Amino acid sequence: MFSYWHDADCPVHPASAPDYMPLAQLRRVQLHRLKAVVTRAYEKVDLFRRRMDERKLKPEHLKTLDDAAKLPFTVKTDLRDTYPFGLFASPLSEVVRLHASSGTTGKPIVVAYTRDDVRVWAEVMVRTFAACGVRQGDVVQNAYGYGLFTGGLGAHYGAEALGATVIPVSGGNTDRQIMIMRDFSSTVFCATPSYFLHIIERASEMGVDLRELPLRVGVFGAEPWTQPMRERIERDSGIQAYDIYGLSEIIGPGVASECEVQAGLHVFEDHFYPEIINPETGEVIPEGEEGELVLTTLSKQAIPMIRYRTRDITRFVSEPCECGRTLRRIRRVGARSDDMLIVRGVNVFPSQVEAALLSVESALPHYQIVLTRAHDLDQMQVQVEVPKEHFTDKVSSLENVRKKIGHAVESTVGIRAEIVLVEPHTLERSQGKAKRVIDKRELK
Ligand code: DLL
Repeated sequence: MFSYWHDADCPVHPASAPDYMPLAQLRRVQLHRLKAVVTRAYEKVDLFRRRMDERKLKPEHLKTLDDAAKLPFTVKTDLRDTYPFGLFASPLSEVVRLHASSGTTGKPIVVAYTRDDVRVWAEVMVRTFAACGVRQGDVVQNAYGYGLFTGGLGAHYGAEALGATVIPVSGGNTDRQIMIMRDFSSTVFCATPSYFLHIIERASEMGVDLRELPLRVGVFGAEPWTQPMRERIERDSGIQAYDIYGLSEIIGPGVASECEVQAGLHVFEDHFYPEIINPETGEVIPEGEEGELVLTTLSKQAIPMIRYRTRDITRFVSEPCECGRTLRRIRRVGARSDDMLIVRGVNVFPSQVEAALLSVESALPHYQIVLTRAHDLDQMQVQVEVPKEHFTDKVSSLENVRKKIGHAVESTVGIRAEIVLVEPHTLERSQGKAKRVIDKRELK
């Protein structure tokens, strides 16, 4: 499903028609595809067949969508343990692309695409861009990294298939990004939200006011960010900033996207079947409760991924969306279960710290959390940049901001943190995913 020349004047963008499928029809499509993908995985992937056999399950036992809950989970270590090609359901001769997700330690995980997988990927990215209000005629500056990371090529093929003009600039070289944005009249920017913050900051130093450029849409994802961060970005750059979600193991970007309503991300459910489970028990939890997102690919050939535990924490939004899309929404992913910090016995998510400190006007959106341990007691330090003026003004002004941020963090997170205010540019800027936490505690 691509957009063709004769679709240009169609009142409903045909590329987004599956987004509006009547629910009964959508569920039928899902069940049909689920059966097909489970059969494929059972026939072609040893690990999956073994796990099904251990449970005495056969693909034909799947009668309803709820039966998906009986299938075994797949986890990240399964990809590591079968590195590089052990979960492939297609011979390498049918694989047209490989990507890899950079693990911080050891080997990366490898993901593969057949020709049809690449087409599905382009389709869901067309729908992502369409949901973010991108159209033919837009100039898309793609600053997601090109290479083994799925962000660059994923966004590239989607924007191109939509009919937009793509600038494949990749990440980094910030001054050149700003020059291109101005000279090529970019209207859409794709990047991690933290990299776009860096662009905003650098543009202002170069005397370029982003609000006066044609740029109007940001398609941001690949890392957690918060609503206050969105408000800062939109205010300082004059664009609409949309959240898109995805992961390499499932396809890359293009799993879920916000729409114009900007209240939750629609999962492209005709290609990815979502469930939310209790991460402790593995049970599917009632609609609307927060838990871990589990995804099953409904169309992937090269690596059919059955009940993949994403570790991302979210919940379904039960109400239908004002935009009219029938696809279920999930809340923005604020945290991964493995990002959760336990500080003095309290669970802390970096996104809570971000939301708290951005509630203080003088805090700039550049921060880092540093954890240390002294005399067996955890210490949490939050380093935050504040505008230069605060350092030249009276000391009391700096102290005031520090106190305000301290209160905001304590009341949101529930523990006291040491707040260290630093001058702009003290903290490292990211070109991709930001590193928000430095944990220096010795593990015992
Ligand atoms: O980050 C794919 C992607 C590229 C998504 C560009 C969106 C835009 P991975 O490198 O495999 O793939 O990382 C996947 O990143 O499990 C989440 O923890 C996190 N993540 C991705 N999008 C979001 C988001 C790409 N919008 C992991 N909000 C996922 C929060 C996100 N976290």
